[in-house]
Amino acid sequence: MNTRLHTAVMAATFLVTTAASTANAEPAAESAATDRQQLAWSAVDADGNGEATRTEFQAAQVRAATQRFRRLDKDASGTLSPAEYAPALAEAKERRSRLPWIARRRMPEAPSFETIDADRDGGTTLKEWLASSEKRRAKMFERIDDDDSGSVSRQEFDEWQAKMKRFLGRRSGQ
Ligand SMILES: [Ca+2]
Ligand SMILES: [Ca+2]
Ligand SMILES: [Ca+2]
Repeated sequence: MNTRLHTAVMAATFLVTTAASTANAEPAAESAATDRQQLAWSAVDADGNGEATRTEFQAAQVRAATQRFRRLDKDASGTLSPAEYAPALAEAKERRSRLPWIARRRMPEAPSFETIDADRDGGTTLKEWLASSEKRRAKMFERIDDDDSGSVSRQEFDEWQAKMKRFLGRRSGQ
């Protein structure tokens, strides 16, 4: 992929992620994406050996996605209803519309409730939630693992974060 577009896509993900942590953001107003959480290095390198393996990285992503599911599940029923998902979806659309165009055109739309509720029974279980974002999680790891070694070094992680911040500092259209 073209490096600039590649960066744009990752920046879009990062923006949605970091926007969620602003002071005024309600938990339900975070990205509708199931796993676009900002990951701290301490979370991804769980054993603290200086490298985040694919297993460690994806475990951290799954933990983050699970936490997000629990926050959205307001009535703690174990499933998300369309109403529980709706505010998150609306917010994700709004955030996407504010991205620089180059990021926006490469960023997939937030998935509809019907897409995530794979068996179409009207409730999204945690299993459906995690399954719907599995490919995105894998893709994210592959992008951060710049040298394709199968694990992410602290340097790769920091460079990726710095790249996102640089990209987001630019104005749309420049
Ligand atoms: Ca490790
Ligand atoms: Ca619920
Ligand atoms: Ca379902």
